[in-house]
Amino acid sequence: MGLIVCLAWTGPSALHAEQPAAAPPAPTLLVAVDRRPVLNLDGEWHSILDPYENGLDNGSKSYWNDTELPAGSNKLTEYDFSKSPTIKVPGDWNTQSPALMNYEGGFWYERHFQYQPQAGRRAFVDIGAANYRSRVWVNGQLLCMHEGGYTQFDCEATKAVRAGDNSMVIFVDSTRLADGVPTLKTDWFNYGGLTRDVSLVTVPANFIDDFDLHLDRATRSVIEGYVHVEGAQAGTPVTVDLPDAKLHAEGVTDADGRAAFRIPASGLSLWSPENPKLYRVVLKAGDDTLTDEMGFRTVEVSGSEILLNGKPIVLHGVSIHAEAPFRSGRVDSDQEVATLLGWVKDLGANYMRLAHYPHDERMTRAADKMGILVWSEVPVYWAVEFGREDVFAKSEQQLHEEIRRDRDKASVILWSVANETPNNPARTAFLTRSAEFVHREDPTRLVTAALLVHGDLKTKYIDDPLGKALDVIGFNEYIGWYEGTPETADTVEWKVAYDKPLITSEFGGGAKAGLHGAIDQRWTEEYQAEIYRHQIGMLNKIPQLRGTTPWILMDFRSPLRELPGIQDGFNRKGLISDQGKKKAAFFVLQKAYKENGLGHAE
Ligand code: GCB
Repeated sequence: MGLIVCLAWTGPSALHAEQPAAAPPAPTLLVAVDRRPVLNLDGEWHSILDPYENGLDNGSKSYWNDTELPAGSNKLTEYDFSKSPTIKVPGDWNTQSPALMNYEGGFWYERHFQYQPQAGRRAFVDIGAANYRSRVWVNGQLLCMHEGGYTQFDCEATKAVRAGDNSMVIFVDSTRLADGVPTLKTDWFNYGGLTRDVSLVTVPANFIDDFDLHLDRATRSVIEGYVHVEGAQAGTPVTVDLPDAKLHAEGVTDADGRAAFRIPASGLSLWSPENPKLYRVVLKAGDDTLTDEMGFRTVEVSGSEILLNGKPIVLHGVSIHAEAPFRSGRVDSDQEVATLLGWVKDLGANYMRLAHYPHDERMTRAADKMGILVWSEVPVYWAVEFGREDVFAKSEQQLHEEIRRDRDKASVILWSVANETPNNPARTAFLTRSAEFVHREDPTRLVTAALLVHGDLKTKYIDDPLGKALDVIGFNEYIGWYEGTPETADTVEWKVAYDKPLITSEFGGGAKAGLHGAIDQRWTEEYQAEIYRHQIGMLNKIPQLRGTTPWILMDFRSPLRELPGIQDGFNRKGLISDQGKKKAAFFVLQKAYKENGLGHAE
């Protein structure tokens, strides 16, 4: 009988099925990592494509196991990171090589880094986002596993790092899952990999891992909130300073490591799109100092008004995917963010919907600086498995990670729990819980969702029962594109069941940049512009309308959009082409925004 070598079989759902002997700790979550000194690990990483997830096997095939091969060993090894091709991090793998364009599956990353551990300090691997599931090893030790493709996480590496040379291996699996968030089908491209920055963060043993400081709604003259110090004993002193406002406050941590603050701050220049004033905020706790830049403002609703700093505001916006201009692929640089947000400004907008998942922190940082209000959302998109508790837990985890990362951003005013979900009891129960969760995690901002509408071309109803749980109601409609003609909009009557602010979170139609023709000819710039003209007239008749984010700023890659010669793999509803060419509809919307001609209905 021959020798049968039995390697543990790990199937497609290996991340769930194959558990290491001792389960690794859940990832931690640090805040304002982009404001800490870090060892940046961006750059070229070795990579191995692993569609069969062979490297997850135990034993000699384990790609993370490279420290256990003594020199001169005769062990059979069938991989070698050092001879494998390299790939850029951050970056989706799909657009880095034609062979990877449509690849979905397992993929290995490896690199070395030099490090000097310092006594009493802790180290974390910080990952801005890895789509969709990932595992992280340092020097052969599995540090953590994470699910969710668009949020930051941190794996503690304190016990794994050593002086001198260290190896880091990350396995990312972009396989779409029925029980994932999002689920199997989306109208955007499933870019896989380490799509955002990777770094090693060193912090003192006790460090500031979370804080929330915001202006109180009641007086707008007190900064209230807390600073949390991980590992701190009760009574640890914490200070908050805003040097430019000459504010200094002292607090102490309670038994949970949390120091509460109420800081009189009556003279602050409040943040708004017209005045995106950011203050330097210096937090100190023991040996840890964290310096952030923050704006202070309030946002609330009153009847059908949205109040920013107590005054009604109309949101002139646009929806955006995290799609890189000119090259397509995931946005991963300051330059790409600057290009996209430059176009938002050019449009005359004061607001944007970051669809359909949390975007790179570069985006919300830039929004803070440029004075662009933000709707941020999690990818609970179309029909995720609403009946499942584990799917709810995944969506809740993503909301938690999103809120924790961006609650220091004045620009973010709306958390959206879902997009275009079917109206049924399981969905309503799921998303009502999501809305409650968000209100608990962040009582200072507004909760919304992009809802579907129903009715015929004479009467449309906005009465989804989920609206009860929301502060602001978003609704998507495509009159003139998926139903009716552009002129149909002129006679539609809207019936709204709620006295709450409304945002048209999507409307629009497709056009191929440079394709011109008659006003009733689909895919021409003229037809798209005509949709916008009639939409503006229609929307202005809805009394509660307080905002608009038409679909969408720029054409984006989507496997649902194959029409040859027109779509060629891109959703063409952009106001700007993927090559940066503004279409006629851009100027129609720009005029409406610049002349304050949209959303001011009374
Ligand atoms: C929608 C979706 C969005 C799509 C868009 C479209 O309603 O929310 O993700 O891309 O329609 O183009 O059909």
